[in-house]
Amino acid sequence: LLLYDSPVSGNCYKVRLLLAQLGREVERRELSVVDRSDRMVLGRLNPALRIPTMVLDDGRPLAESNAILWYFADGSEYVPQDPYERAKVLQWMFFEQCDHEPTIAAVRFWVAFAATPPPAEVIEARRAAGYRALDTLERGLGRSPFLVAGRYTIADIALYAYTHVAGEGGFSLERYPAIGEWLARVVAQPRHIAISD
Ligand SMILES: N[C@@H](CCC(=O)N[C@@H](CS)C(=O)NCC(=O)O)C(=O)O
Repeated sequence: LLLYDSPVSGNCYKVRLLLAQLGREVERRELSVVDRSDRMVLGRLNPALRIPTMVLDDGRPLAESNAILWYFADGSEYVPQDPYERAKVLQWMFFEQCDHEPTIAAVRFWVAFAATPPPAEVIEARRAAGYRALDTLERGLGRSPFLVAGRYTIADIALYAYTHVAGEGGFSLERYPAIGEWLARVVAQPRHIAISD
């Protein structure tokens, strides 16, 4: 397996975390998230020219972090068998891509990495939307230990990736007790790795 990767990207981290938990080895090839001049290396692999992009052992490419999670996790303990629970996993993964990643990851990128971030009012508006996504996550966790079926799935991996580094974008998680406890439960899972590993 070959992963076009970045050590700071939460989307890439999702893939590395799952593969570590599945005990799968992966070769990592690092691309910059700031300087896009090396992106054409992805030309025939991912039409979006984005990372993560995975090349399977038979040479077929696969992109979109959550599609990669599904591909590797389906059939494992990290994706339920029950049709309703499988759809609930997808519910949270679509929420992650529509509401959570475009706000929390974008603000973190602008604050911590971007060479030319947008004006402060643009960042603040996006941060407000990020807090609405965190409100949703807090309500969704409620009293259950994990997002779906009471156990750790790729829905938790998808949402954990940018939630646990939200502070780098200036988000405070203090008023989210359920999220705080859930983050600790995710870290306690077997074979967990950090984004910096
Ligand atoms: N929806 C995609 C988003 C991928 C994405 O935004 N990747 C970023 C790094 S986290 C990237 O490649 N940014 C540079 C660019 O868009 O050129 C996924 O989940 O994989």
